[in-house]
Amino acid sequence: MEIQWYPGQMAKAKRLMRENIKLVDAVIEVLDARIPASSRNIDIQEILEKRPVVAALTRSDLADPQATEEWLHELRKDYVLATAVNANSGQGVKTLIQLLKTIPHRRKHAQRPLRFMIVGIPNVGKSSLINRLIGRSATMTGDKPGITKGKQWVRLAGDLELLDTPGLLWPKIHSKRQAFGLAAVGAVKDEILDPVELGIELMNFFLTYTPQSLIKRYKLASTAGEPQTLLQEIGKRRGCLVKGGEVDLEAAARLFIKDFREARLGRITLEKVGEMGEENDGLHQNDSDTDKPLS
Ligand SMILES: Nc1nc2c(ncn2[C@@H]2O[C@H](COP(=O)(O)OP(=O)(O)OP(=O)(O)O)[C@@H](O)[C@H]2O)c(=O)[nH]1
Ligand SMILES: [Mg+2]
Repeated sequence: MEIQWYPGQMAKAKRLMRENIKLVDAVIEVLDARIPASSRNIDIQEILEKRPVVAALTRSDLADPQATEEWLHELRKDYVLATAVNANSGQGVKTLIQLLKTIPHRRKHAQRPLRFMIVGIPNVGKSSLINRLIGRSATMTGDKPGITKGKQWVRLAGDLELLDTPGLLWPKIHSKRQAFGLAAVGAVKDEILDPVELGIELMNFFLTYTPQSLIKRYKLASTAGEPQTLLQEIGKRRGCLVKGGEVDLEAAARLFIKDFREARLGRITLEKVGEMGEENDGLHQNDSDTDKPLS
C-alpha cells in the first residue's frame, strides 16, 4: 500500500508543535486503540520529550478490550500515563481528567492552572476528545496577555487548561504494515487509497487472525479461497452488483472496510504488543519543506 504525504505540511505542523509545547505542562497524545503502535509518530518524540506525555487511546469501544489492556500496560513504559477512552460517549474521560491532575506543574508553586495540549494523527478523535474534556462546565478563557498572542485556552474541570487547537501529527510511515493500519482505521484520506487493495489486505488480516468473524458476519460457508474471491462472495451476498449481475468488487471492498471501521465484525485490534518491531521495509519519506507530494 503506497501512501502519499505532503512533507511541507508535516514541517509546518512540527514548527507549530515546537512553538506550542513551550506553553504547556504536559501533552496528551491521542492514539487509535486499534493501531496503538502505528498511530504514534516517533519522529516528533524529540519535540514531545520536552514535556511529560500522556497516551489517550480513543476508539477503545471498537478495539479488543483485552488487547487494549495489554497496550496500556506496554505504553506505560514510555508514557507518564496511559488510559483508554471513548471520545464519542465520553466513557473514560473522567478517569483521564483525574490522571491529568496528578501531573506536576512545571514551576513549583505556580498559581495558574495546569496546561495541556492535544496532539495526534488525522481523524484519530482529537476534536471529539477536546469536546468531551470540555463538557458543559467549560468556559473559554481567551487570550492570556503576556503569555502568547492568539492562543486560546479552554478551562476544564479541576483547574486544568487545554490549548483549543490540537496539534496535527502527520504519521511518518515506516513500513507497509503501518501504512495498512493507518489506512484501515481511516487516518488516510480514502480518496488516495485503492479500496480493493485495502480490502484485500484487510481480508488477509481477518483470514489470518479471526476468520470466524467473517463467517459470522457474512454467513459464509467457509473462508477457503483467495481474499479476492471472498470479497467477491461478500459482494454477491450484499448486492454489490453492476449491470449484468457481476460483482462490483470496489463496492464490496468499501462495504467490508466500513464494516470493519464500525466494528460490525467485532471489536478488533490490528496490532499486538510485541509484534511491532522496528520494521522498515522500504517506504521512505523526507522531511524537507517542499510542498510536493512524494512519489
Ligand atoms: N467509536 C468511536 N468513534 C470515535 C471516537 N473518537 C472519535 N470518533 C469518531 O472519529 C471521527 C473523527 O473524530 P474527530 O474528533 O473529528 O477526529 P480529529 O482527530 O479531530 O480529526 P481531524 O481534525 O480531521 O484530524 C468522528 O466521526 C468521531 O465521531 C471513539 O472513541 N469511538
Ligand atoms: Mg479535529
